[in-house]
Amino acid sequence: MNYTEEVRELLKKINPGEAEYHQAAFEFLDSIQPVIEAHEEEYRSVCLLERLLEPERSISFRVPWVDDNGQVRVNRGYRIQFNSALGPYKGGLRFHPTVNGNTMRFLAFEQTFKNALTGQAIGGGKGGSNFNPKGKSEREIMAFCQSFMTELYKYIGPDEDVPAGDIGVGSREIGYMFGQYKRLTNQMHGALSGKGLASGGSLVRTEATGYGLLYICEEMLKAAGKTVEGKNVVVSGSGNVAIYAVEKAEQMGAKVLTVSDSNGYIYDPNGIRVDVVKEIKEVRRARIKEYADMVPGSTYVDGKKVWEVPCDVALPCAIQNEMDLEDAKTLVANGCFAIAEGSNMPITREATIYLQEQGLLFMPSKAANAGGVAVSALEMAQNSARKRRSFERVDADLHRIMENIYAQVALAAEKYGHAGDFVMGANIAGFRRVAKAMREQGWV
Ligand code: NDP
Ligand code: 2IT
Repeated sequence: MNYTEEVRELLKKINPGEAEYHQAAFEFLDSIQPVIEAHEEEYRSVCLLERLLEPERSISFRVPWVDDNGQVRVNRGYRIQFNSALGPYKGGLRFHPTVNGNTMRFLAFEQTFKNALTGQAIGGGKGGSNFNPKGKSEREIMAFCQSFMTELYKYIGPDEDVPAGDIGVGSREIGYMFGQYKRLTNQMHGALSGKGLASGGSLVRTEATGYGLLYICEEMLKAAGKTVEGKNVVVSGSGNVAIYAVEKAEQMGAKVLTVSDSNGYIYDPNGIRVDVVKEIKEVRRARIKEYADMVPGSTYVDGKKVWEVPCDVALPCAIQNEMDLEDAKTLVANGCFAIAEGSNMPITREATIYLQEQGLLFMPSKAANAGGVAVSALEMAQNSARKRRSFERVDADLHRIMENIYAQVALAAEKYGHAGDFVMGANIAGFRRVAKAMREQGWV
């Protein structure tokens, strides 16, 4: 058995049944095989991969809170501090009923290499809870966030671990958690990112993931002699990432045909009206089907996924494994030629392989959605320096970071003889940066 095969067997043994973590880790191990081959004995002798695949620390805790009926409820909270070779742990918090140790580990693992690709001094982490924010009152959300932070605050700080948002956690939840953090620690510093502007947040953080996705998508298309302008684009989801992906795609001259939520999707042949989506999701926190009542000519399709709508470019922006092989075949049959992943690991492994074999331009999530965490790191820097940067300046930095990520990913793929394979390029480029720091820091 070669070294990556040995490590794969070990991972299955010590993390049994963790399908998503296996999916993320096995793709990574497949991708970095050429680098490992060149250094096999050296890496094996210091257990580099075994250390890389074992989180530095996994915290799980009880989150008790009281609902509006006076009933005590209990959820489980998590923070996985995966790797601090490059800087303080950094990554979002997800509040969603599907959250468990396996999803947290896969997300924290992916985050480690994504953060490395940004070129900033941030390690990888992720956290969250199986709490379901849907249908909860404002008071219940605040009560939950305060209880969650009452335990989490012991493990975070601006030089230690800096959480941010993810599914079910936006600036409202970050605000409540930040308020409780300050109350418990008496510290007003950047222990969380994605804060509101009045609380020390950064301009462009709200837009960053979606805008960054389009900046790197444009780079990928440009290298193939194409542009986003004039293309038909299909977007899934209607949350933070999806909304600002739609906004930037339209600013770039594309037509976005869809948005969705977990109930169904909207098809708008005239182009999605992002102001209407913002009103439904950011202001009223309602379901996406209401769009069809508000915008003449659009239709709501219940219980289906957006991938059945013919398009040139597909941007998954909802959740992991939201596209399977059948969906991928439909997309290709309908003429789609490019995909950039806004959500983390949105496409199953077999569908990813199929799409790459079909020759699609394919930018994986750890490169494509790194704009959010990149601007989080800019927020950390602004907080430390007690400075604020203008929208234009942060947006220009984001643009430059995404161009750099594209260049690194394309170069790494080419260097190892797989030009155009951005999955391999992203894994190799991220791995090399983390591995270098880990080797410098000894057997820790
Ligand atoms: P939000 O909570 O703002 O939005 C999530 C969206 O996805 C909602 O519209 C939700 O609909 C939809 N969704 C969830 N599950 C499904 C499903 N099974 N099928 C269809 N739609 C679904 O989260 P974000 O926009 O912040 O995050 C989206 C993705 O992007 C996640 O994978 C996240 O990890 C990733 N990401 C986020 C970053 C950020 O800065 N926020 C940065 C990088 C990546 P519903 O309301 O029905 O649940
Ligand atoms: O998946 C992600 O990169 C995020 N949810 C953003 C993390 C962050 O720290 O801004």
